[in-house]
Amino acid sequence: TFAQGLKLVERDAEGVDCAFRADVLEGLSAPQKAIPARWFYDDIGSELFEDITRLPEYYPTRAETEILTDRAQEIAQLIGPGHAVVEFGSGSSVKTPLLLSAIAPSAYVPLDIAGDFLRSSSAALAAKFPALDVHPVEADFMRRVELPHEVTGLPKLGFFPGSTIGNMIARTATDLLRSMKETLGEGALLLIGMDLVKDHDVLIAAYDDAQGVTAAFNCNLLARINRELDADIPLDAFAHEARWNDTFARIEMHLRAQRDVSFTVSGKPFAMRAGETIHTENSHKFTRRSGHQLLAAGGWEPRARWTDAAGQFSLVLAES
Ligand code: AVJ
Repeated sequence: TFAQGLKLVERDAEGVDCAFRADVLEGLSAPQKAIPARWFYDDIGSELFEDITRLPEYYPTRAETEILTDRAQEIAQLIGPGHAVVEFGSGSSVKTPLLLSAIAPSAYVPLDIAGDFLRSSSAALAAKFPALDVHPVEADFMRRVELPHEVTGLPKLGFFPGSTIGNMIARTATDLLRSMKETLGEGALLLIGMDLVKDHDVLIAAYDDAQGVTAAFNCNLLARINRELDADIPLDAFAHEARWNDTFARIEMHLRAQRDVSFTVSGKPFAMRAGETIHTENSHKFTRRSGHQLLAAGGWEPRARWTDAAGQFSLVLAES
């Protein structure tokens, strides 16, 4: 069965997402301009990300899919049947069915801020699993979310694949892990993907692919600002950049101004010098130890950990 779902995203009279505008105006006013990576995912950005997951250079999706395929039995045995699976961000079209077929859950609750994408992918999933109760919730999962009353009595399994946790600095990641614990309740399980530190050239290539799909994904953020926030940013003045930050063990994506440029966003003027960047994403990479430390800081105790055969990616099962 498929419920139309709940909508918990705040918009003003013109339908503009208030939080988006606030983040953009604040981010562009800082000395190092920066916009949170979560705003990549409008409908176009979500589609571009799906394209990224199929790129030869982008190993994380294939590696995590390999783990879910090869270790399905083991994972299912540790988790058990009958859970409400709560997925934080519902973009993944391949991994979710793998998990759902492996563990025989009672309900599936995908949470996402991209509403149309959420509803279409949820409907497709409900068609594939006719016995499953699917309850999509349009919400910002960075905050505690009230789950649909239909899943109240069920044991909860949080599913957070893709190493999206790596998008956050430690402080924010810890906050998220704690609010996940609140959303899911005491005794819940969490199955979370964490990408691993590896050769820097492999990492850079994964975020600066030969076909330029990641560049298009990065630049779509500026196009989205133009579309939704009454802005006139000249897209041709910016170039995609991916770099490794060794201090924080993370890939950073930036948009670098190729010349002096000025523009307005929602009536506010901004100017950038040639060479100045807008920092658009962090993608932290973990070791076994740093991953476990982060989970522990967020109130989750690691119970099991799997990697793909090449040791590129990890999947961790933790308990609250
Ligand atoms: C969805 C956050 C896991 O960091 O690898 C892919 C997003 N950005 N290519 C990542 C992304 C550029 C992705 N996550």
